[in-house]
Amino acid sequence: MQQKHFTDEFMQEINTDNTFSESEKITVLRHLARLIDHKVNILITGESGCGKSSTINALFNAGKVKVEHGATPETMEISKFELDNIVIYQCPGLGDGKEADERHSKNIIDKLYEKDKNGDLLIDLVLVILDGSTRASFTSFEFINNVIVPNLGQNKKRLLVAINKADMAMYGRVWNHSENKPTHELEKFLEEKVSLTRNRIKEATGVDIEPIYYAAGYKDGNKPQNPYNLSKLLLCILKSTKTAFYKN
Ligand SMILES: Nc1nc2c(ncn2[C@@H]2O[C@H](COP(=O)(O)OP(=O)(O)OP(=O)(O)O)[C@@H](O)[C@H]2O)c(=O)[nH]1
Ligand SMILES: [Mg+2]
Repeated sequence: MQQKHFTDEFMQEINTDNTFSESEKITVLRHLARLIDHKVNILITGESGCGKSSTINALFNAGKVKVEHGATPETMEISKFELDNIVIYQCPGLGDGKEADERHSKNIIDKLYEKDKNGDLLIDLVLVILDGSTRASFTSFEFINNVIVPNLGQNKKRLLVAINKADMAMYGRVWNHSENKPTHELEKFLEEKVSLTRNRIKEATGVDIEPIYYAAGYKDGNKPQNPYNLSKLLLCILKSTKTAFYKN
């Protein structure tokens, strides 16, 4: 227990240390991920275009990752990525029409109840990504409140809602490009988005969650956008592991 406590504090310290750049933090956290004594299983979902693929690429340096698809036509849409001890299942969210929505809901619910070989729930964390460049849609809340939350089981901490594309909020006009972070004005706007998201979930389900915001960024084009707060997301992922760090 002592050991885990130490590691938690260490990770937190890295995350809040401003002398580390974002990419240095991510590197440290990635190395830490190798030291976990069990795999961390994450389910990533969200509406088309919210940035699921970009987030996975940014977290994992795409290319190094082993990708598998489900075996049946129904589960084909769930892809599995593995890097070191982090296993990610990616599944589309709602908003693709009634038939697809029903299929995706069922796939996600099945995954939420899946057990590992010890009989524990397989998925340690469900990451729902929202597109921060637009107003959160009715569908995305319906998805969180009616599909995800009721099927989390006892541990509501299994849900993380993360608002992506922080750089594009407020039409991308007030991002501080030179320091790659939100201006004070944008920070206030993003905090409001966080609190609105928290309230809509609390009102509908009674569950308290603490959403975060970040930018997965992108590499293509002549003006790449570097990730922002991605290390915070990675930290939340690592913290969701049910087992202690460092086997001893
Ligand atoms: N500005 C900005 N653009 C982003 C960010 N993350 C993703 N994007 C862009 O948003 C678009 C959609 O991103 P994807 O990663 O393909 O989204 P997805 O959720 O995988 O979409 P589907 O596979 O269609 O469900 C792409 O053009 C990305 O480059 C970000 O943090 N900032
Ligand atoms: Mg994608």
